Amino acid sequence: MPRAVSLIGVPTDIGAAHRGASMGPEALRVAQLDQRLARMGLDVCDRGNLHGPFNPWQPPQDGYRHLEEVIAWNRALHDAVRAELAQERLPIVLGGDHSLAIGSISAVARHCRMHGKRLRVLWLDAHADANTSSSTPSGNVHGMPVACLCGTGPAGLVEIGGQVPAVDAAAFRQIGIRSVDEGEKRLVREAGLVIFDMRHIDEVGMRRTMEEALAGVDDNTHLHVSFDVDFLDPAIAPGVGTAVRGGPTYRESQLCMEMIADTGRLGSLDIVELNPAFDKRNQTARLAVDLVESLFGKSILIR
Ligand code: B3U
Ligand code: MN
Ligand code: MN
Repeated sequence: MPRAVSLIGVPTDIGAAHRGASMGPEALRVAQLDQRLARMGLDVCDRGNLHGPFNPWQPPQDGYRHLEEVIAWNRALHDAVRAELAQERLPIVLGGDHSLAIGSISAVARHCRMHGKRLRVLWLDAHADANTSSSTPSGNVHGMPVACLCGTGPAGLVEIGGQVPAVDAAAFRQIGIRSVDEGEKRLVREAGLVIFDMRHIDEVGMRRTMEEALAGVDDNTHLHVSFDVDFLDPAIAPGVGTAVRGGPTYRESQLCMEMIADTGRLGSLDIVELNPAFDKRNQTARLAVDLVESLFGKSILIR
């Protein structure tokens, strides 16, 4: 795992159901993400924020809301993530809504192809985010990034990474899922996505779930963590636009992050869907920062 990390702020809510995720990057900075990682001995560089179109707040057209604007933000992010990886720095994307994972992960996948690395994507989320323009109940692209990355979606999004599909569906492990739309259920089954839903976590526990999700990770694996903050139980993380009750507890979430850290293979990270407009005294941002520290190997005792 590189000891140099770069923060990339992407202040947009262009793909979201509610306004406010555009304030996510600042909330994470206010919660001192950079200082906390630097204190752990990492070389941290905050690249500031990317720029892109404003949110026109329009209804969906042909099954998508704000498609042109979503494409513009994702193109910019793809290039920024690629540039960090080329410098052997670990990109941390400060979202912004989860549509940004299209640009971020397509850049990571391209980097892995160039360097003969095997990609594993850990998708921590309450939602499967595998909708298409025909199954979406909302037209919001933050409900579609997994489908787009697996090759189903508009050309302007599926082609960003230079290869379609950008990622093999078999690279995904989805964890914490508890909200899947009716049409989306068929899509996830057809795509063969591996989903560790909340029922699975309830039955076997977070420890075994993470052992299963990380099985097969080796020295040649690049782990990408796409951390949708609504993965967390809303009782501890109210600062999200689309909260779904019944998520992982504080302790379960910490263990999840610690077990990923133990692999030593973390190569890139998205922190998305943090919405300060729904938060209380920035507590969700502060919790996200605590969890990211664990993800980078902070442990209770010296190990
Ligand atoms: N599945 C719903 C809701 C949703 C997906 N992702 C989030 N919300 N954050 C949809 O609109 O696609
Ligand atoms: Mn999501
Ligand atoms: Mn979600």
